[in-house]
Amino acid sequence: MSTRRVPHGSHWGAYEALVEGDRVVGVAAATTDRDPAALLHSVPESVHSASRVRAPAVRRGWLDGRERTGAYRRGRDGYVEVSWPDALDLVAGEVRRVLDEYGPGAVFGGSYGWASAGRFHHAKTQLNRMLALLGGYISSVGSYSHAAGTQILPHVLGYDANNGPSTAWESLAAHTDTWVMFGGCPRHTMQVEPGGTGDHRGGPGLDAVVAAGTEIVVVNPVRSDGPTGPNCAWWPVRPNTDTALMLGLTHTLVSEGLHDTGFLDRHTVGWDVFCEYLLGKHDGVPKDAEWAASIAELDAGEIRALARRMAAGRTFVSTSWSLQRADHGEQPYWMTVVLAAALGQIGLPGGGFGFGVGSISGVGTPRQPFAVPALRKPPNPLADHAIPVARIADMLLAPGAGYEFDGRHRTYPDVRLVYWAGGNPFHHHQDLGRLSDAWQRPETVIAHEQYWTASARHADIVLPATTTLERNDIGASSKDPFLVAMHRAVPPVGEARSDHAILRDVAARLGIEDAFTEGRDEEGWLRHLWAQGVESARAAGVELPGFEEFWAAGSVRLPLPPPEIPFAGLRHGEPLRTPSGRIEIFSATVDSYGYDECPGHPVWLEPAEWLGAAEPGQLHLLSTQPATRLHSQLDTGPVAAASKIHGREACRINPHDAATRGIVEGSLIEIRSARGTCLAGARLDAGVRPGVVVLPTGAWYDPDENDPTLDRHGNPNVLTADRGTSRLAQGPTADTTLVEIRPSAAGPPALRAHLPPALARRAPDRGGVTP
Ligand SMILES: Nc1nc2c(c(=O)[nH]1)N[C@H]1C(S)=C(S)[C@@H](COP(=O)(O)OP(=O)(O)OC[C@H]3O[C@@H](n4cnc5c(=O)[nH]c(N)nc54)[C@H](O)[C@@H]3O)O[C@H]1N2
Ligand SMILES: Nc1nc2c(c(=O)[nH]1)N[C@H]1C(S)=C(S)[C@@H](COP(=O)(O)OP(=O)(O)OC[C@H]3O[C@@H](n4cnc5c(=O)[nH]c(N)nc54)[C@H](O)[C@@H]3O)O[C@H]1N2
Ligand SMILES: [Mo]
Repeated sequence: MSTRRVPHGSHWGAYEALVEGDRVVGVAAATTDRDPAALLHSVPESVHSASRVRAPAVRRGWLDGRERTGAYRRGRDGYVEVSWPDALDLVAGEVRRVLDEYGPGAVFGGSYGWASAGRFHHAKTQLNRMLALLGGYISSVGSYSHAAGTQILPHVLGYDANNGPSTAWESLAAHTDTWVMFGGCPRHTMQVEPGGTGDHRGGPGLDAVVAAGTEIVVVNPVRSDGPTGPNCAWWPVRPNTDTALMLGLTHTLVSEGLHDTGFLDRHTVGWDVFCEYLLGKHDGVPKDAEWAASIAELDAGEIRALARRMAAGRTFVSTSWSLQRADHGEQPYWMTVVLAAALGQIGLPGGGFGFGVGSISGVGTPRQPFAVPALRKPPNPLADHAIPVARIADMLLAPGAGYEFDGRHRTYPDVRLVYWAGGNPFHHHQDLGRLSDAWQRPETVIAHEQYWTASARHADIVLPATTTLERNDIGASSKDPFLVAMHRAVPPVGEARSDHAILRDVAARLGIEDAFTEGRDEEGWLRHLWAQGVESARAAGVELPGFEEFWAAGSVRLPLPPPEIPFAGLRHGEPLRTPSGRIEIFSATVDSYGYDECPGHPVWLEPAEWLGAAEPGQLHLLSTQPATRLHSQLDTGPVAAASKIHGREACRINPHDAATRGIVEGSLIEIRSARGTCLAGARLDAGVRPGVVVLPTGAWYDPDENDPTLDRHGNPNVLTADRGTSRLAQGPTADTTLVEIRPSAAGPPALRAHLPPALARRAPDRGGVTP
């Protein structure tokens, strides 16, 4: 059989799908990609996986009078396959009923998640679009990636510097003498970019910085997540204590007169107030190197020496997104800015600070000066009612309850219908046992999914969605020089339909089809979005080819804009969009909120759980991003499978901690926290700091039938706490988790995470099922 090569793209990079007949049999990385992602090898399995949802399915208890107790509990129940017309009638009927009875404020359409790379068939955007046209929906603000950063940085810098100009790899290689990486710079996290990439620039960019001889300090409890080499040092910091370390470094600068008073005077406010805290004027505790060393368990002499070195040359301070995914996550972010301000190099090439360098592919690449082609959504009339993204279980458990968010008092809406497309809350949320309880509350849960994920298995109506290889789309990221023509490679698997096609048919039943489609089909939309991109590019002086030429070529390479130097304008007198126009080391606004856990300037606060206050035997769990997947995506594939132990996610543990627990390489282990328990396999690693264990996210939640707090597969989110960073940001705090570990007494129990649930054969077409 002849093999076709079909140009395509994904969050983990552009590639050609190798297709024989109706099957994807292989992949070839884009020839433009200097550092292709290993994840590509899981693509063929992902299309034809036994875990695909093949037909619309309705939860049995929902059909039997909307039962959700006992065997009918969401997450435990079986499903009945139904015809598309019946499924669509049920969905449209529920949406209409809830809108009529309770209004749009009872519909949760936040639908957080990464979905897939194409810019037209973006599931969440498609869903939000339809719900906005119906009068609105409850959405969410912020991200699991950097919610705390997104909320604190506008107070400090006037905008969310997680997204915006970033210091280019080239600047770092050319100018930076010392780079202190809080959270390291993992190569595998740079394999991913929302919308994809035609050339992974992070790995080669980092190599060039190391080769240039930059002195690098990797501050990370984990050795492997930063570069190695003669000019690279590893500082195995205690988790969640980086703020104390940054304070200690700043204290040395001040006590030795190495801070840049000129920069602080001209470009910041509040340094004096902060200094009173730093020097211990009121609490009698100077935040000096010894103090920092005792909290972070590092060496005070080395802290002082590093501070001197940082002041002696061009220094870049990077802080990964992970640092703020922790209790009081606002503080390490704010303190990063203060440390860099004290050094006075903000706005100079290769100096200052950066967030998320290494967290994702695009940081370090200059942004395109135009809006890349992408489906936009109409404004949501209920935007003001959005919840902080990680407060979803609180919202479902306590409708009407009050809460604080960034200085405002708010009330949780009374949600009756949850509609999700393109995300996996039973992957991404913390304390899944609690989420499972919260998920029993709404009257109806609708999900579009490609696979029988845990979230699909907790829905009442599950509609099978196509993967990108079953539809045409445009792949694009504003931080990438490529636009990718994602050609359809194979026909839909089973009865899957695109999210757009599903929602078009729901919209038709609700009388808004024309508003939803604007009279366009898939090809019409792609041409329309491309034309918008051409226009936007032209206005910025960039010439894009016509759609036909783009589509036939498979991708377009654009010139990269010149490297960005964040905050260069500040040095030239351009004010920031903060109340003072300057960097706010003290924020009167934040101070006015009166939050002890997020006061008016950065402070060290003990996290709710950390090694400094652990019981004997407790370990600090870091649930990092998986090298073998994108979150829960591709978990069924061969790359993830090869890294597992007894089919369980591998948990990295220091050999000393393993030995004292009777654990050897490959042991099946039980990890327990105050929230729940999961099984995992042990992988011994001397590059993990003693007292710390690493269990990446994304092994599909596989709960015990009778206990949702017990997972058999190695999903860290049964262990993590569902606690906001502070009242300011309410961000997720997955990396603040203490656990206990022991060898598992029993043999490995059967796994059913990747198996479809009990599925009854299709019910006869009832021409409009009434449950
Ligand atoms: N403990 C812990 N938890 C974490 C994190 C952590 O560090 N520690 N990290 C957090 C972070 S940063 C993030 S961003 C989240 C990620 O959380 P999510 O974005 O929810 O994770 P994904 O696995 O990418 O989920 C996407 C889902 O969409 C489905 N999907 C893909 N394409 C389509 C499509 O076209 N249509 C439809 N209908 N469905 C589609 C996939 O099958 C998958 O189930 O996780 C968070 N959770
Ligand atoms: N392959 C792959 N890449 C991905 C993703 C994926 O799922 N798979 N997800 C993408 C997404 S959505 C996001 S948001 C980004 C997230 O990017 P990050 O948040 O940067 O990724 P993490 O793996 O959570 O953590 C990065 C590093 O921080 C360290 N760390 C954790 N806690 C602490 C601490 O308290 N102090 C210090 N100093 N270090 C600490 C960890 O050991 C780890 O090495 O990754 C993206 N990239
Ligand atoms: Mo993320």
